[in-house]
Amino acid sequence: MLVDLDYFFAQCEELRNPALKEKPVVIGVYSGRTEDSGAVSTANYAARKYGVKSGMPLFLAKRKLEGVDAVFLPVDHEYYEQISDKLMRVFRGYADVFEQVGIDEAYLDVTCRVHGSFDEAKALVAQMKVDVRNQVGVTFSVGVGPNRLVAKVACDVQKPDGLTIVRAEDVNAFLQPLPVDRLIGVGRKTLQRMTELGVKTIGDLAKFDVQRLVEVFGSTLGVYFHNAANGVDDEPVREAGEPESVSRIGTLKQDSRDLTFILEKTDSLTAEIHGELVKKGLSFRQVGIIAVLTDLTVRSRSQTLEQPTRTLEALRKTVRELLERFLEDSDIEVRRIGVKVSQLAKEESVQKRLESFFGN
Ligand code: DCP
Ligand code: CA
Ligand code: CA
Repeated sequence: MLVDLDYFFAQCEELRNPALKEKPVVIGVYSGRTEDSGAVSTANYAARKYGVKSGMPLFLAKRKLEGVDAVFLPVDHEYYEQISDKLMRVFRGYADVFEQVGIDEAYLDVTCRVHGSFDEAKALVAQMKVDVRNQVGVTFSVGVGPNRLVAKVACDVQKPDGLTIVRAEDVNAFLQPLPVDRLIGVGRKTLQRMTELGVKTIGDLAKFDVQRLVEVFGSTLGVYFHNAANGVDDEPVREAGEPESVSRIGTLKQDSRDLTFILEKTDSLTAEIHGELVKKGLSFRQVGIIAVLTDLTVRSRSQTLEQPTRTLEALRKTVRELLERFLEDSDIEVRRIGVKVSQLAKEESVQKRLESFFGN
């Protein structure tokens, strides 16, 4: 899920001065040249009714609120950071894996603790909303989906104090009618280019020839847009400051395609990888092998586990299976062999996952 605080800076101001709640409130970044030069940082929903928006010049916001009993305040970043830290601590407690993005937003992977159930996710959000109201006193909106991308788009659909749940089977029906700039990465310039191509909705983009997209936007963006429009996103939620993967590679004493012989090598690689994971307190969910063959071609295989794990046995078992399958498919000898683990998460969250898994 993605959680995003409602009209965040303005809501923080309301928190320390509840009398503001009755009035349109505009937070401004004052450039200081003249009294009204600068831009709107954000505004509460009462002010938005008058057409005030983030990024708008302050003088324009003043004009829109002429004759209205509105309040204009300068940004107080330090204070908002304090509130943000407090909120993020609460949100973190509801996640298997937690990733803050920006001052008022975070992704929560809750898959394990809700046992993959969207109904349980809904109940979890209800609990979280009460908890945050009691502990901090603010509202936020939530998008729940089968992946980050869908959660993000869902979150924007209903605000403030919203909750939008999009189940896997409803992803396409949900995304298709929305304007294409609801997708992350479709800014003003890209939107213009897409409009020229006749792409207005996410559905238009999903149907658009991927080859053409690659020609227009390059391969990385072109493929991303195609996948995003189809609701496809494999990015894991990741704790900040953690590596994406840990890997080791080594050269065999002699070229070989003998399973037992190659396993001797991978056993020492997996031991090293496991040691590093233990040191850093990380679990893994994806295991991959990479083989450099005698003709110098490089092949790889990977597998995602049902649960995150941190045992050496699980790592070795998966490597063995991948290797067995690989050797069946290839009759060229292996020169170098590597092992990689990814989708890493802090051990404590695995603990939490296990607790929730056993109904704690
Ligand atoms: N912000 C800013 N200038 C912008 C956009 C945002 O200074 N152009 C700041 C103020 C916002 C905060 O970042 O409060 C979070 O941005 P959001 O886009 O999440 O907007 P809000 O939280 O203000 O409103 P919403 O309820 O739509 O999420
Ligand atoms: Ca927000
Ligand atoms: Ca935000």
